[in-house]
Amino acid sequence: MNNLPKSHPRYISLLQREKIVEGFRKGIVAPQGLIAQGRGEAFDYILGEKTTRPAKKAIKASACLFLLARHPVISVNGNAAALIGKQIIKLASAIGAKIEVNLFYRTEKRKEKIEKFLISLGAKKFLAKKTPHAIIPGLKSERRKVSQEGIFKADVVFVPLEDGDRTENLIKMGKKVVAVDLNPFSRTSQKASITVVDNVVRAVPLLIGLTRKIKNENKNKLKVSLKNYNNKKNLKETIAIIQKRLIKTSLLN
Ligand code: PTJ
Repeated sequence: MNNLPKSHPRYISLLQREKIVEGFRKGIVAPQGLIAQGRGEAFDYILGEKTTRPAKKAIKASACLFLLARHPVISVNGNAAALIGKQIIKLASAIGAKIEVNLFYRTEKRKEKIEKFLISLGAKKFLAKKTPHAIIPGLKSERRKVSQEGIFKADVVFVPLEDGDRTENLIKMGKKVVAVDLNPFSRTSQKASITVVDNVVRAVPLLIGLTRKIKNENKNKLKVSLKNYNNKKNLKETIAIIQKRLIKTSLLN
């Protein structure tokens, strides 16, 4: 949509929709990714399309965890590449992470397209090398195929926006998982070590900014911040915000 007026009250949301549609046309986003976007939009609407206080707390804890990690890896799917391709590279640079394309609706062709797209944005030196496949134990979906030197070896995995079949298995492998998911009820949200309930287009730039800001802080200080963070409590706070907003809005009528 070339003539998207900036004054449109839903401009930012419509812009994201256009990025997903464009990604679909380029063969980066799976058809099912269009549905995922709609689901995200619905939750974002309920949350007021703002980064909530609990989301900010989760972003701070994530920044600490990434800076303490030895082998952080950012897992990228079609939607994440289309929405925040450039930011993923900036984040990889800020935290010294590898980037690995990992798809639920996996085809080699789409995986290659996403990698080429990320390289065109400058990702080359961060992309996980094409090492032999390792398998995430217990996982049946195509997401089980990961790079030996990437997700398999990672101590912290970042999953911006995905379906819920993998987080639990990564945790069982002893890894920490940071998820960004607008749906606080999803399996990913419930199982992740840190859940940022926010739109990836808002959360990831905030995460990059904060990581750069605290990068040189004392490691013990980062550990203390991380220890004080409670994901279950934070999710409950988010759900309470949703409840409040729904009650307030229904009272208007
Ligand atoms: O590219 P692939 O093959 O790996 O497939 C990617 C999708 C997203 C299609 C796949 O992982 C999938 O089907 O995911 P789901 O089950 O639709 O879950 C996606 C989750 O992300 C849902 O909980 C949505 O609410 C949430 N979501 C969607 N858009 C955003 C989002 N969360 C944060 N920011 C968004 N922009």
